[in-house]
Amino acid sequence: MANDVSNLIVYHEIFSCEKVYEPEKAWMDIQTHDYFEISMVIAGNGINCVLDQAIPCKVGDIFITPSNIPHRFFLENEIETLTVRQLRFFPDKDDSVSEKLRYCNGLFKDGSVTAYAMLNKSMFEKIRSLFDTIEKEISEKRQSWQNAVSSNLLLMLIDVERYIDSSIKNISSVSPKEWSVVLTAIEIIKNNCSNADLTLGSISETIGISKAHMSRIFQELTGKRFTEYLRSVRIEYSCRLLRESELTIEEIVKECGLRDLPSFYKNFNSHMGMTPNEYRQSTKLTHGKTNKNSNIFKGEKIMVLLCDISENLQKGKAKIVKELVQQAINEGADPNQILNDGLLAGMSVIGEKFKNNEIYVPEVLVAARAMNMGAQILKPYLAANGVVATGKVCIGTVQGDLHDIGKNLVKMMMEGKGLEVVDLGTDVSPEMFVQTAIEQNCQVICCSALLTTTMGVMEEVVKAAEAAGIRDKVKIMVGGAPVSQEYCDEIGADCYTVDAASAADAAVEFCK
Ligand code: B1M
Repeated sequence: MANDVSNLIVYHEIFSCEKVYEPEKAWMDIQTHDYFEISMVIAGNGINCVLDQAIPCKVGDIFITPSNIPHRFFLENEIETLTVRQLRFFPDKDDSVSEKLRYCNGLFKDGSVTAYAMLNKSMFEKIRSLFDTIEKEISEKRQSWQNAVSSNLLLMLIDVERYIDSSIKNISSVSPKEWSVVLTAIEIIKNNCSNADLTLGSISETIGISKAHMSRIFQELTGKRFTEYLRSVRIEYSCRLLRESELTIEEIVKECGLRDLPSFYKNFNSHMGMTPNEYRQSTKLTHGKTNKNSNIFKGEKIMVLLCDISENLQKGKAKIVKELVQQAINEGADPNQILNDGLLAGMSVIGEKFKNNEIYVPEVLVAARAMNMGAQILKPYLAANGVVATGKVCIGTVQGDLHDIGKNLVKMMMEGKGLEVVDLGTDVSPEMFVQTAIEQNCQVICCSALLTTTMGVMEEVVKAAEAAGIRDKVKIMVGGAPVSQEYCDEIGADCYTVDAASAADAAVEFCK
């Protein structure tokens, strides 16, 4: 039995909730983790906030929450109490099994099951084998609990702590087997650092261990995060190339498996205390390719600034981002470059980390705020010169979708082209788009969507415009990460553009 448990890495905790649920602020507190949890309410009652749903919970309720769902338990009010018993499982390597093999388990509440969790098959089997045995052992003693919830999982939760004994690995101690895993990873990094596709995910897959597990033991053993370590190996390699080769900086960046010039400049600077060109000159082994022209250093300064923008955006430091954007403009950086290589580069790192559960909703939100504030500074500089276009459009993020950064950029670019833009915000219903277009005489309706689950609303906007009899008077533009030209054609919208600048150009054409 104990063997079964030790194959999973399990945390067990009983905690009392302290935070009172505040609908307006809950999103700031909910978090995603890299483990999945089975939680049982063992005393009191309260709220389990899962994504944007506030689910009332009481003694005996069980929630299974997978690793990528932001959630948190709250008190309903100050006088209530809520105590939760929680098991956390780190998905083992079998977590990489295909979606098809995943079993859907769920939230067991009053006998009903609402799916929230995707457990993989092997994990499910292990859990099941556990509670079968436990159920047999304790069914007589725990009659009252059985009455509370008719779920075998409950039985597992009640006494599973007995099986989590000292023989089971402590989460913070790393076994010899894990040592060898990390050493293998280091070997792979050193031998393949010029491969741009080398990531925590690819190495974990090669070794056959989950990404979350690799990330944890790597940091525990090396004292460095995986990405930090990989970066330092690449910088060391770039130093060698700067010293010994005639490659240009761009070529070196590529050769070192790096894609992004600004962050190379920035990282190089913080590792070596000088810019790559300065380093090359200082080694006196340059081969005539290095130009002492101060423009190189000016360019390097801008690169470092762009990287600072990206990094501070990732940390959510909105005020600093604003200042840095202004500084980059003063240094003569191209506003589009500031947008793409500074702000959007930072946002794309945030997106990647968010996807990999390295950061959670609150971090993404503060980064989004910094992005919006930086973009505000850029706004007048992004506006096209000598703008004469006129016309009126309405724009919004479709119903069910709260992402507004892309929509705000599109709005900004359109205003830069001289168009009047009615901003409907986020979570906009098809009716609201159409009603606004009618009441405000808009020539174009612009719909943005970032979720695959909400892009379908765009089709409803097209249908609502048809039903209202304005389809021939108004153009419908669609965009956002999951949207494509194919989808635009399929739903009968008029135009899809991939980014904000081309959206503005297209809207100007429609308004002519
Ligand atoms: Co969320 N989110 N998010 N998120 N979020 C994504 C979109 C996601 C890809 C992250 C991931 O898991 N990898 C994923 C969607 C998966 C999918 O459906 N395919 C996701 C998810 C799942 C969620 C939640 C459901 C759950 C969660 O928390 N895990 C939840 C949903 C809430 C809701 O909307 N109901 C959620 C919540 C949030 C935050 C609130 C935390 C925050 C939004 C804050 C805000 O917008 N104020 C957030 C963010 C910031 C992101 C990521 C990290 C960044 C999105 C962004 O702003 N990109 C995103 C991951 C990613 O994209 N890598 C992610 C920068 C922006 C400039 O790009 O909007 O694409 P974009 O705009 C582009 C183009 O698409 C185009 O122009 C812009 C560039 O010039 N464009 C148009 C946009 N609209 C256009 C309209 C046009 C033309 C072009 O014509 C009309």
